Amino acid sequence: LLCIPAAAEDGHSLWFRHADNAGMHHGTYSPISVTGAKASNPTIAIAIDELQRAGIPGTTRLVVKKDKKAAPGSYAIECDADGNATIKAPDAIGILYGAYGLIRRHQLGQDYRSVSESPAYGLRVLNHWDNPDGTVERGYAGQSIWKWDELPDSVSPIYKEYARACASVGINAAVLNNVNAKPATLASDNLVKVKAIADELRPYGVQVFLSVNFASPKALGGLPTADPLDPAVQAWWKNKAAEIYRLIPDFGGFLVKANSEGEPGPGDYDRSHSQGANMLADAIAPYGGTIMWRAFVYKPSSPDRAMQAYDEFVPLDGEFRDNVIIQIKNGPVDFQPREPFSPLFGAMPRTAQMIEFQITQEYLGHSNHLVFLAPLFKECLDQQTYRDVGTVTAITAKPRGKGPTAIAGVANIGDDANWCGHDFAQANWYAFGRLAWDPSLSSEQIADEWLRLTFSSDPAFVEPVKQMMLDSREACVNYMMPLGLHHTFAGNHHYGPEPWYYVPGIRLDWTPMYYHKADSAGLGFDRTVATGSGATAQYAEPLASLYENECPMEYLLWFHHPAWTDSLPTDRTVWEELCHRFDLGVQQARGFQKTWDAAQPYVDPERFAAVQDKLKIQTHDAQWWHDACLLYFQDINGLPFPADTERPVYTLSALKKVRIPLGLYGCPTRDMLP
Ligand code: GCW
Repeated sequence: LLCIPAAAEDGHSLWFRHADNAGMHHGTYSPISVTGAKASNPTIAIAIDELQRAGIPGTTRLVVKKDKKAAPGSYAIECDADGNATIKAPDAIGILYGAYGLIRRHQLGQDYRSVSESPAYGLRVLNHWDNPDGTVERGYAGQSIWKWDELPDSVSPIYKEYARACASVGINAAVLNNVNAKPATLASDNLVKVKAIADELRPYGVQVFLSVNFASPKALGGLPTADPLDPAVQAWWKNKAAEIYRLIPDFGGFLVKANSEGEPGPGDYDRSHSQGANMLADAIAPYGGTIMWRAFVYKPSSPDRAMQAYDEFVPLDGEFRDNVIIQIKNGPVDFQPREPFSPLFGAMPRTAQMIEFQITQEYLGHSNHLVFLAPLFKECLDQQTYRDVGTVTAITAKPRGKGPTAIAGVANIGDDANWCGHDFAQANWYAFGRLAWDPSLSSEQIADEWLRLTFSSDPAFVEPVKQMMLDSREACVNYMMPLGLHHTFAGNHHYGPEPWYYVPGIRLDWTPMYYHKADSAGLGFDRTVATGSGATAQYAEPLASLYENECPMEYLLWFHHPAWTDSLPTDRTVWEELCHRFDLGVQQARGFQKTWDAAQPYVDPERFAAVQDKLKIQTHDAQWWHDACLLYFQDINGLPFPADTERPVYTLSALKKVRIPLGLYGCPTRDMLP
């Protein structure tokens, strides 16, 4: 008799759906022995519980053996002739990762008789953009999971569930609050709350970090200045660090957004990023803390926003302390559906660098669109920079000085029952963790694992749905911003298309025209050395020449301003290719609806309907993007639609009237859409 849970499938059980139910069929738990650690060690105890719940057959041995050469968290699994497994690790967290690794392989029917794993990055970090009032900046899955009002007296069970999900994919650090950080983050009464969360996450090996406001000594501490060279400011940070580490001895450190989008920073006192970062680094160095200092900087006056991080940070190479890592967004602008990689990667060989990905879909249809992000992450990680040690992964995973290596993703998690707003958005949390552990995994393998753990292993389900996931990022690029177009979004919420968006007095680099530069002659941002901003020269050869002269089509309008009638390698003109790709994107979205409908027999009714509803919105939005962009550009170039282009169903004037009010939690309400 099968024991099927009666509860509705709200998606809350993530990729544990089958593992959590497996053990209960057995009635008795298989024996587990522990050597080299106490079975009561909180982390070991979780490993034992997980293995038993998942119904791992036979006797399992857990062996902790200190090994200075092994990376923290690494593990090995071996089996005897009867299939009894031994998990060996240098530390308790390695045992827990080994347990999750064993359970995953067991669930997937994979061989685990000889496994050895070690994480590529030391810190595998989620950045939460969660605010003290419970909202989440660019969060589309409800309110924050951190319940600041209730803490520290009441500790939500969600913290442990969250930590478990993170640990199961190897994520070992969380920055709890928004990079647009309030000074009150560091107030004593708040730190007690942070400690309560840290205590919940610790057994799962998840270290807590905070985003800090650079002006805190002034705004919170009452000092007249936050100048990093001022001794009183330095003393303030040292005391603050001491206070934090008394409460949280394994506190990770600070993430800092400085002199960016109005946030304070060392530049306010004519000090450099390195002077600011080093001052904080010195305050937390005695405790082993790390400063993650963001390179996301750009000034409204610059003719090319894409060049500024490079220009500002490269001259500072070699000036940063060992415990500072420069955190760089994957692309040079801002988490667009497709950007070339940031030229900063590898351009500071004497400085530790880390990648910041966005898991939350600020520019990819929020939690309404199914967009599997592993291909986007891989595109950046695998990119050959022709600098330093080569690929973006190699550069960021290489230890520099005594500090750790790291990788970060902006979380897509909220207090919605299904965590991420869209059932398939869970796959992006999963994919980030898996790639942070092992960047050599393929998108296909990750999609395959996730689908089978989360839904069903039936190949009739897995194969077509996996293909849908693998196609989804390119489909989104096609219906939103093909050929290297970028930032044609509506202002503020960045949800729908508004290539015409402009309000008098606004910063030009916050308007789409700044990026697409459409005029009667052509389209795109000329970033060539020959006639444009010169951004191509920020890349090493042969990329600089490639982007300058024979630019791949996916980056064409990122680096060039071709004429509408120029012909492309596809034998279409720029205008025809644009029409073709927008069309293709709409067709792909429609195709996803059919693929999902065919998957109905394999999916529970609740999650089937939820995803079906979202796919309908996605197709609708794809049409909206198609019509808005093509009609707007046609208005500028006066060219007819190619014969085979699907005709718009909306009018430009109607689309220009669309106003999406920001809904609760920053997710647009849909009543105003055409
Ligand atoms: O992408 C932009 C977002 C802001 C964000 C900023 C950043 C946290 O629109 O919401 O602020 O980037 O990364 O700092």
